[in-house]
Amino acid sequence: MSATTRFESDTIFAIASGAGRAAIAVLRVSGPSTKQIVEGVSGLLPEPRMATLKTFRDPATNEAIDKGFVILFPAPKTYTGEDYAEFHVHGGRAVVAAIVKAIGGIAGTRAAEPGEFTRRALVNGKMDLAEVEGLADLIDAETEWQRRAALRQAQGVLGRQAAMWRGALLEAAALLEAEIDFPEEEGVPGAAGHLAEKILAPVLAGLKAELAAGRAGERLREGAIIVIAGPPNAGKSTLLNALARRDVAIVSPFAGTTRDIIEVHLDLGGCPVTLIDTAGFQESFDAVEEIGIFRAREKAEAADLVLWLSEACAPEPPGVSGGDVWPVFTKCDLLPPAERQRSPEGLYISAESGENLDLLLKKMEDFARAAVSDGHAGLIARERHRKAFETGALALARILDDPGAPAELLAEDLRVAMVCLQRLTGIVDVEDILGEIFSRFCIGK
Ligand SMILES: Nc1nc2c(ncn2[C@@H]2O[C@H](COP(=O)(O)OP(=O)(O)OP(=O)(O)O)[C@@H](O)[C@H]2O)c(=O)[nH]1
Ligand SMILES: [Mg+2]
Repeated sequence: MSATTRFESDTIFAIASGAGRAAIAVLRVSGPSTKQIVEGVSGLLPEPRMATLKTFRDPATNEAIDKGFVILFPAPKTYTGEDYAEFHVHGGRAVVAAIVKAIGGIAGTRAAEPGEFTRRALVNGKMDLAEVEGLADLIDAETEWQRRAALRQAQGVLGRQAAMWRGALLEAAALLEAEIDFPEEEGVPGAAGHLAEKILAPVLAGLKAELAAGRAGERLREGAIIVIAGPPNAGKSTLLNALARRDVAIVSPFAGTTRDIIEVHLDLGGCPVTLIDTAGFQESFDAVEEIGIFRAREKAEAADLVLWLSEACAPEPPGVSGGDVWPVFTKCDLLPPAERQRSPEGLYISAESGENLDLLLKKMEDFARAAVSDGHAGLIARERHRKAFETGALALARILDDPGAPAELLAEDLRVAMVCLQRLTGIVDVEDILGEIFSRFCIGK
């Protein structure tokens, strides 16, 4: 943690409320000079944890800046674990700029980096890594399901479960150690197999159950991916705009209008979906269009669901394979009513008249619901978690497959499994993960 503790003696500050003009802005301060700052800006120290109305002044000039609330939280029972304070001021740009200038002028203070308050909370043992990730997701949550799942993780559900499993493995490790150190000793339960069955099997079953829940948790973070593909001019961009209820993509009667990937995020009944419009599939001699078509194929192949659009009067079989592909026939308003009933194995829609758009949306919602967990099930929310679960489960499976193996080998696999569980909560090897997580946080968190 050397790179991060470099400035730990600094007192950091940041506007924690959003940027721009607002009724109220909240400025947070954390670090050893917090009390000095509160005293310098608001006069006498307020009673701890009590919102106290004060006039704030720039200590350098003694000029009044604004009147507002200050709350002082003395360490260690604070968000960061350090002395911590909040100033609630009026949210005008000039007020905010003046208070930032006043606090920044006090020796030993500096503006916080993104996520630095939370980073200090992690360093001071206030949160574990899984909770930090959950918090990052909570801030980013766009739908109700995402919020629920992120809150669960921010509250430490994954960390607690990992700690319970780790406790069981520690118990097994102690027994194995005893066997290594005192192989002949009486009273030491020698049978590693016995030990494995009793203690490790339930842990392995737990890890496997989470892995079997599929990618639902990860999908919930990222949303189910639904790609609109098909021949040029099929009405792909028109459908994207209709479902997004805004003009996201350019629509024109010319084939080959869309060349790049266009993504919109939809909230289908609380369930997150990323809907992607792509370039029409066709033979192309235009280099740029060709790249667009290549990207379209890539997206379609990685999608959870492809809506394969073709015009109802010129239906085309899907040009992508694998996964779920639904044929959708567009522009059905151009067909005589009798002909619309022709094909049972596809959905006839019209973005022009709105026909069957509700039905399509409902079907997409049902699909997304099935693909994404409802935020209650599953502990695995990230690729990182999945890898830890997989490696841990493999190591435990090796022990259970050959419980008669030398105790040293069993102990090594046990160690691997424990490291995996520790990694989840960031007890080991966190440095590389930290940079990635905190860079995504907003300033002031
Ligand atoms: N009558 C009718 N016309 C439609 C409908 N949907 C789209 N169109 C028209 O079809 C033409 C092509 O629509 P786009 O949405 O640009 O088609 P696209 O599949 O995105 O085309 P490319 O981006 O070129 O691959 C436009 O002139 C649209 O107005 C529909 O439901 N009914
Ligand atoms: Mg288009």
